[in-house]
Parts: sequence; structure tokens; C-alpha cells
Amino acid sequence: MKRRWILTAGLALLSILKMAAEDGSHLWLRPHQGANAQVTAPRQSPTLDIAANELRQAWKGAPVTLELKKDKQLGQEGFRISRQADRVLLSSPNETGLLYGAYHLLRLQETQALSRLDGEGVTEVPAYGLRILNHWDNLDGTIERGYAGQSLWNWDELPGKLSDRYEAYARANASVGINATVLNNVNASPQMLSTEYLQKVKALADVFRPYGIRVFLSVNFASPMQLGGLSTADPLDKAVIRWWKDKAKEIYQLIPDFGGFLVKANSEGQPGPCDFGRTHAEGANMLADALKPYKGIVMWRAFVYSPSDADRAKQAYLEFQPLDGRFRSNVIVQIKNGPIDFQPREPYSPLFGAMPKTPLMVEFQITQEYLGHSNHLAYLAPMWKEFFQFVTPASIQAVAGVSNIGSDTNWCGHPFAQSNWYAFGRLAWNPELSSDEIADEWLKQTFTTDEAFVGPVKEIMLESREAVVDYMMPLGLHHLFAWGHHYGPEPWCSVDGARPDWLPSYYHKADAEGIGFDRSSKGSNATAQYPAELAAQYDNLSTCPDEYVLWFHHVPWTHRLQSGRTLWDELCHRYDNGVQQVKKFQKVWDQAEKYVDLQRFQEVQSLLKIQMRDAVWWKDACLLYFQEFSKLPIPYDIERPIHNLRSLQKVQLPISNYECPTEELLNKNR
Ligand code: GCV
Repeated sequence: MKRRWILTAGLALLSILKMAAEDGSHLWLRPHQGANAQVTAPRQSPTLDIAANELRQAWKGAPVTLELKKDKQLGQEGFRISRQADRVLLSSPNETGLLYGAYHLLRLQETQALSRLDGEGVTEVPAYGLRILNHWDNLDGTIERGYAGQSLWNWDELPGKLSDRYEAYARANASVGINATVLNNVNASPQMLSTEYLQKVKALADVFRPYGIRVFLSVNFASPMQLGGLSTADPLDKAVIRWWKDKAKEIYQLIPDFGGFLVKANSEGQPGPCDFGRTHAEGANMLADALKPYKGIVMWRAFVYSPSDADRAKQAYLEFQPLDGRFRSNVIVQIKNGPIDFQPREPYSPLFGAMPKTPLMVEFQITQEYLGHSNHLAYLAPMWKEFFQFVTPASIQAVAGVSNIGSDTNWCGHPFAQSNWYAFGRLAWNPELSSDEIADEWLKQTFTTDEAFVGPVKEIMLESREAVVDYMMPLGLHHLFAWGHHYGPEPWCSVDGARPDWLPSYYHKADAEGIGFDRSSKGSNATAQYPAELAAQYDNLSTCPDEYVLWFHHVPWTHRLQSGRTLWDELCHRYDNGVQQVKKFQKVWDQAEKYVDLQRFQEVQSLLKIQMRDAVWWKDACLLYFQEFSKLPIPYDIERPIHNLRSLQKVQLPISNYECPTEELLNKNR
């Protein structure tokens, strides 16, 4: 009896330990037993020690030799891995390349892809020299559009106390090839550049350096006034120029490999050069000149729009395209992937391709501001790959991703949101990788290599972004989000005194005739900003792809789309399809139970329940609201609404821009 009791207690303890071990904190770098590799490194250094130790702890194959070797084809960070007679040879011109190679070798092992080392072996060279995360972290610990807890940076404790998570963060980034980070929000506090904070930044930079990660800061353009006490921040003013030069000098004395500045200027209330009658180029160049002696760069954001008559989707182009060729060589213009703002689906921003004389970089959003926060499973590689179908990887210089990382134990809130951090890094390294390959890698490292799990769950991942588009904003609809927090649907939203372009009706323009924003040559003519062939395709309602049809056209409710259905019927079917997809995801996930630890299984299961209810909420809210204009019946083959419009119109979620609604809060308010 006693023995049985001990056995039962032992098993219970084991299962508790198993649950605790799978809280997601290890990301895709879960520790494995049984490795004891022999690793030879050319010398000791912080970076090489990390590379060698990673291999010693996890590599289960033949001895590995790390070799530093000149090789022009590999650039600064590339590497080669090959099998020799009795060992594996990993070579690179640089220490960081060896570190990336070590992580790559382990990735091949963990994903059971070691056969790639056969023959010639593997050669990897990153597509971009700059693969950077943008944190929208505030100095008070909140994260704008962050849904995974508080900021990782404990500013109050820095520089004296260093959390273990700083190194774990650097390691995770290095393992997927991310080599830079902007620590603070683009809505930047001038305080960030104070001597006190720069000391804190230095402490973080010191932790990150061995992992090949350089630190950048977002700066407030008015810092010379707000921090320096000057009467102006005019970029042509001598005292202002001096202030920035002195500040750059101070920064580089502390952080010799400091990367540079990210700037949001004259956008959503942020100060900028236009406040002083200067152009974006004049503002960016002044900062670039201050950083140039130290090889620093300026990433100048093109996310600008004002409450003018011009269609918001056209504004960044109108303001920036004429400045082509006017920026210093150490300025990169950072452009969001789409012309508006990280909507579930946007056509690509036409600024790409329109500034051939200016270095450009893309800004993706990893955090799911407009994709269900960290409640919804939405794998974003397909969205970023879609961008690269239109913008050739070689036409841009760098890739930035707005981080989804916070203080939560599992880093990203939703266990599957980790895959977006992972995918961002992998795509920034190699945009040619497919969404499928990346999902496959991530699943195998994060859960199990068992194909019975990987196959169906990968399918969920690959379909998930399209499902979100369908239940939120199909056919090119955009910005139907609730005011402020951007979580739920509010296509009816009206706020006294609000800027029109902050309201959904500005975008959907539903009326008795139809729905959609006429951006054709008969409307705002945004189509003309695209290259001729695409412009012609988008401009013509009969050739515009269904995915973008309501982005570019105001379409009559009874117009037949390429699918053969009328617009209204197609809209209903798409919304319904989104809901059906999530239902399917639930079924697939439930069958994954036996392959996954209980903790992560249950977490994803309950998040899928929230997603399911949210999908129905979106479908009912949008269809019932738009039906008031179309006056057409919801086709009888799709699921009937379960809500009524008036009660949905009363839903208010009391959350800020820093929060993801909990199930309890959703249940209480909806
Ligand atoms: C950091 C959107 C977001 C803002 C964000 C802004 C930007 O408007 O809602 O929170 O501000 O984009 O990218 O600057």
C-alpha cells in the first residue's frame, strides 16, 4: 500500500515537474540531455566561448572545429559548415559568424535536417547587414502595443542590477540571426538621452555585445529643447547641431559600437523638422552628420500622415518621394510594409520602388496590434512573405520588426506568438525561406519532431493569418477596429471631435450603394502611386484582385467578384470562413494533446476558445452592421449570427494601448 502511494506521489510529482519545465520560457532553445561534444575554438573570447559552450551543451555529433578564416563570399557574418573525415568544420571570417554557425548546426540537429551537411555542406550569408528589433518600450515599464507583460528593461535597477533575462534575450536573438535592437518606443521620451539613462543603456549593450547585438535608441527630435534647455530644435540651428554632436560623442564614449538613432518625426504629434519649416531630409541629415564620425546611422521613419484632404494611404509617398536622393548615405528611410498601418492585409507601400536613390528598409509589426493581440494564433510569416512578392529583397537595405517581447514567462504572451519572433529573425536573415520551412523548424524545436504533430499543426499556422483576415477584414477592408486599443470590431465607431482618418467609416465608406474606399483614378487615385502594370491592374475593378478590392474600390453590393459571388455574398462567406477556420484549429489542436506538455496544451486550448468567440464577434458585428447598408439577407448556407447588433454596439473594453484583454474581461463586457 505504502509502495503504491509512493509510486503515485512520484508520478504526480513527475507530471508537475514536466508541466513546470514547459512554461515556454526556453522558447525554441529547449535544453536537451545527452550532449557532451568536443569543440575546438581558435581562441577564447566572449563570443567564441558562447559558441563553443552552446555546442558542448547540445551538439550530439562528431567533434566540431571552429575556424576563423578569411572568405570574401561570406561577408561579415556568414559561415560554412561541412563534414570532414572525423569532425564537423565550422568556419567564418568573424566570431559572430561562428556563433550564428553554431546555432545553425544545432538547428539542423534539432529539426533532423543534418543530411544538409552532406556533400558540399552548408553556406549561409545573411541577406541584410541590419536585422533589427524595434521595442516600443516606455521608460515607465509599459510597452505601447505590447501584450506580453511589462518591458524587459528594468530601468530602475539598471545599470547596477542585470536581470538574467537580458542575456537570455540576446541569446534567443542571436540564435535566429537578429543583430540589433532599438530599446525604446519611437514615441520617445527625451529622458532616454540623459546621462543617467545612457549609463543604463551601456549596461545592456555590454550584455548584448558578445551575442553580436548592437544597441540603437529612438530619439525625440525635440531633445535639445526638452533635455538640453535650448530654445529650438531647428536642425539648421548651430546650437542644435552642436548639441547633437556632443550627445553623439557622449554616447560613443560609453558604447563604442552604438548603432544609431531611430526617429519618428512629425507623426502622430511627435516633434520633427517640419515644426521649424525644414524637411524630413534636413532633419535626418543633421542627425546623420552627428553620428557619421562613429559610423552610426539614422533610421528615419516614413510613417507620416496628417488630417489633410489627401487620402491617408497616399501621404507617406507624397511627403517622402520628392525627397529621394536628398538623404545622407548613413540615413535609411524606414517604411511600414503597407501604406496605412499594419492592417491584417494591406497592399505593399508604393514608396518601395519609388525612391531609387535612397536606402530603404521595411518595418514589419511582430506584435499583434491589429491581429488579436496575444490572444489569437496568427503566424505572420505568410504576411511578410506576401510583402516580398512585391518588393524584391534586394531592393531594400535592412529589415526591422516591432517586437512582441515582454516580461511574461513565455516572452510573447501566446505560445505561438513566439513563432513570429522566430520567423522575423529567420526571414530577415533569409527572405527566400518559405513560411512552411520556418514553421516546420519552429515547431520541431519548440514542441516535438513527431510528424503526426508537426504536419497538422503546421497547417494551422500556415492558414492562421488568412483566417484572421477573413474574420476581421476580408476583401481589402481595413481599420474597422475599436477606438484606441485596436482589439475588437467597431465599424460604427464615432468619437466627438476625432480626426476623420482615425475612424473606421473613413476607411470602409459603407453606404446604400456599396462599400470600400475608391482609390482608383476615379477616386483618390492612390493606384497611380504603383508601378504602371500594377497601377492598371488595381485601378480596374474587374482586374483588381479580390484580396484588395475594397482597399481600392467602392464596390456595389451586388457587383460580382472574381469568385463569381456578389460582393455581399462573398463578404458573408469570407467572414464565415474565418470562423470555420478557427473552429478547425480547435479540433486540430485538441488532437495534439498527446504530443504536448499539459501546460502549453491547455494554454493554447483556452486561447483558441477566446479566438473562436472573438471570430464570431467580429463576423456578427461586421455583417450585422454592414447589412444595415446592404439590406440583403445573410446567405442561408452560412452560420446565423448569435449576437444582436445593438448589444455589440454597446461593448466597450476598458483596456489601454498596453493591454491584452483577459477572458474574464471579455466575458464581462461582451
Ligand atoms: C508607436 C500606430 C500605433 C501606435 C504607434 C504608431 C507608430 O498608429 O497605433 O501605437 O506608435 O503606429 O508606428 O508610430
